Amino acid sequence: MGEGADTRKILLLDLDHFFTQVEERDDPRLRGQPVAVGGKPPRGVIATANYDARRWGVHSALSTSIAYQRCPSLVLMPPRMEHYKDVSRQVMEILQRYSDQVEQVSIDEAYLDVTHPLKGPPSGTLIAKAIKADVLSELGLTISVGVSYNKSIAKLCAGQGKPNALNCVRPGAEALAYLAKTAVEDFQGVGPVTAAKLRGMGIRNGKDLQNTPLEKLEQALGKNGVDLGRVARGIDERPVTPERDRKSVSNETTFTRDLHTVDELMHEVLPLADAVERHLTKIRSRGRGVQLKIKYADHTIITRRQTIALPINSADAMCDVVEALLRERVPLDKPVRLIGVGVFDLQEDGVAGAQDALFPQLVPA
Ligand code: TTP
Ligand code: MG
Repeated sequence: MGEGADTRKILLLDLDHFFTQVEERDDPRLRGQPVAVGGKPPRGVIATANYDARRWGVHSALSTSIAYQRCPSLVLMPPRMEHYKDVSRQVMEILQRYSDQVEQVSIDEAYLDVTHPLKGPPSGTLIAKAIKADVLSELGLTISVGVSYNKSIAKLCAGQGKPNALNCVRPGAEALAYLAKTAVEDFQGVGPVTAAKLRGMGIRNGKDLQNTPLEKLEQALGKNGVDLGRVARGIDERPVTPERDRKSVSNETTFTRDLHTVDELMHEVLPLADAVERHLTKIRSRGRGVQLKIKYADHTIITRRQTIALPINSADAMCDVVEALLRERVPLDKPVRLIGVGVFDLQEDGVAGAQDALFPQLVPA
C-alpha cells in the first residue's frame, strides 16, 4: 500500500505558557503566584501570562496597565528573549532525536512527522509520551501535544486540556466526529470576519462545514473556503517541512488522462526535470537530493526522496534517479494523475561542499 495521507503520524507540540514557565522553573519562588512576562506600564504589553494570571483576565498582547488593574497582585517579569531562544533550541534538539521531519512554527511550537521515527515506539501517542518525559526530566518544562494523521487535527487537539495535554485523534470516523463538533472559529485561519460570514450562512461547526458543498464554500470564501471545507472533512495533506527542505526546487503536472507505467510517467518527467534544470542554472545551484511526488487517481499522495553522493543540476541526472525511484519504491498498482519532481538540499555553485564533491582533485591534501 502507498503512503497515503491517512497513514501519517503527525504531532503538534506546544510548550505551556512558555516564557512564564521558564521564569517559574528558574525561580521556584514564583510558583503559585499570578506571573506575566512583558513590558512595564504605561506603554508595555504582556507577552504571556501563567494560568493563574489568565484566570484574572491577563493574556498575551494585553496592555500591562490593564493587566495590573485586573490583577493587582500580578508579578511582572521583564522578557529575557535570548534565554527563551536558548531553551527553545534545547527543546527542538530533543524533538530531533525522534524524527528528522521537524518543522518549527514558532519559538515554542513545532510539528513532527513520526511516521518513520528515528527512535521510540511505533505509536504516535507513545512517542508523544516519551518526548514529554524527556522535556520534563531534562529541561523541567511541560509541553502539550496533539497526535493525529494531519497537521490541522494535531493542532486542534493539542490546544485542548492545556497545560500538559496529550490528545490523540484517530483517522476515519473518530476524526470526522471530532471535526464535526469543532466550532468554526476554532479552525485555523477563521477570524471573526470569516466566522461571522459562515454563521450568516448557518454554518456554526465542522458538521455544518461537512454538510456544505465545497462549491458553496468556494463561492463564499474563495480558495480558503475550499481548504476549510476539506480540513473539516479530515483532508489536509500539507507535509511537515523542515527548514532545510524548504530550500528546494520542484515542478509538477497533472495529466489529462491517468497514467499506469514507468515509461508513460518518464515521458512526463523529462520536461519537468528540464524546467527544474533551467531554474537551478538561473540561481546557480545544485541539489543533493531528488524528490518525487505521485498523486494517484484516488487522490492519495506519496513522496519519495533520494539523497545522492554528488550534487546535481542536470535534467538527465534527475531523470535517472526518478526512474530508479519509480521502479523500486513506487507501487504502480493504481492509476496516477499527477507527478512532481525536484531537487532539495540546495547549495550554491562554488560553495566549498559542491566544489569538493565535483572536483575532488582540487581539494588540497
Ligand atoms: P503561545 O504558545 O501562543 O502561548 P504560551 O506558550 O505562552 O501559552 P500556551 O500555554 O497557551 O501555549 O506563545 C509562545 C510564546 O510566545 C509566549 O510564551 C510568549 C510569546 N508571545 C508573545 O510574545 N506575544 C504574543 O502575543 C503571543 C501570543 C506569544
Ligand atoms: Mg505555547
